[in-house]
Amino acid sequence: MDRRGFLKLSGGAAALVAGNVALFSWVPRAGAANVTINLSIASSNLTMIDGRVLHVLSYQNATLGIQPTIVCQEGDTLTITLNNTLGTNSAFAIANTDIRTDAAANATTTFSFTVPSAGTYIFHDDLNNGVNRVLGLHGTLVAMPAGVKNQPFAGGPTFVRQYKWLLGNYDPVWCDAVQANGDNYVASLANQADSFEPKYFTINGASFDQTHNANTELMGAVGNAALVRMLNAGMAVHSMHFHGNHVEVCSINHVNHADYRKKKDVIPMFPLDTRDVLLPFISPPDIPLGEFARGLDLATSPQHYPMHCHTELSQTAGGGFYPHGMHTGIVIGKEPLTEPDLTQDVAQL
Ligand SMILES: [Cu+2]
Repeated sequence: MDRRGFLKLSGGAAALVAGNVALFSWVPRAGAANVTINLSIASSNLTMIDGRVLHVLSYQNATLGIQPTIVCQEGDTLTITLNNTLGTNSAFAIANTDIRTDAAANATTTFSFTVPSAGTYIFHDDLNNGVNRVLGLHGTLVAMPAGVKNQPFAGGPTFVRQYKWLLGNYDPVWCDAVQANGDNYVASLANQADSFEPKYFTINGASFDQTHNANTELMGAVGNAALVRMLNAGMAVHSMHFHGNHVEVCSINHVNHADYRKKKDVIPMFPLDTRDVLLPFISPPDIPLGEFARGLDLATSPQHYPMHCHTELSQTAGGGFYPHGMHTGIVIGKEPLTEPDLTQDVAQL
């Protein structure tokens, strides 16, 4: 198995964190654990799909990169040391919860909290009317249910693979302004939030066609249901349109739907929304049955479909370059190139 780009998560008492990977597995534990992680709050450069280099602010970890994904189990105690290297105050807040701390400029802050109930959470810097967040200060916290590796919450639907799609958007004018005027310029931007004009739209930090990388693209054999954890850390509203299969809505902002899951092809994503959906990977209903009668085999002829944002602006980069925006692929009939160890199950632990 090729493990490049994939970091397997350990079930021990060590830090239970994943790098900036989109496809991950989890080894469940019977009980809660103490988990620690160091995050620096710093500026860095992010190269967009057209080569434009943007000055962004982000949470960073030496191993996990920027905008990391932290995977824990509900009830764990998570202790985070925040080293704010910026010349402006920052914060760490989990959206739609009361979990937050301030992180003063040029200071180190250590903060502990109990990981909330199973689900998908955005962590972000909530200062300056969202300006700090949209400049890049955000990431993903996944809380897995206790003792379960293949359900989003206890009693929820079963998946074979789970992905996270962290949605972002960047305004190069804002990035340039912070670079030119210093970190404290974020406070000035807070008074002109209406000037935000995003020009780059990303899934897991990448735009099409780089979204084939890092397993952001959904792949699987027929029947290999995939959970897609979607988080909108940007300021734009998105409309995620899945071709090939409808998805089942499992959770909307931590309200879970165990039994009655609506089947949808477009999922709206408002700023700070988290929505988990299940892509069932059924044989695509739009393929005429005659094709199968004539010998079509999805295992040898996988079918490719797009997922794209129907908010048309989001499909571009740099002010109009189509299709280098919020697009990725869905491949039905083919396994991912790199993936977690799918042989584990709870009974083997
Ligand atoms: Cu579409």
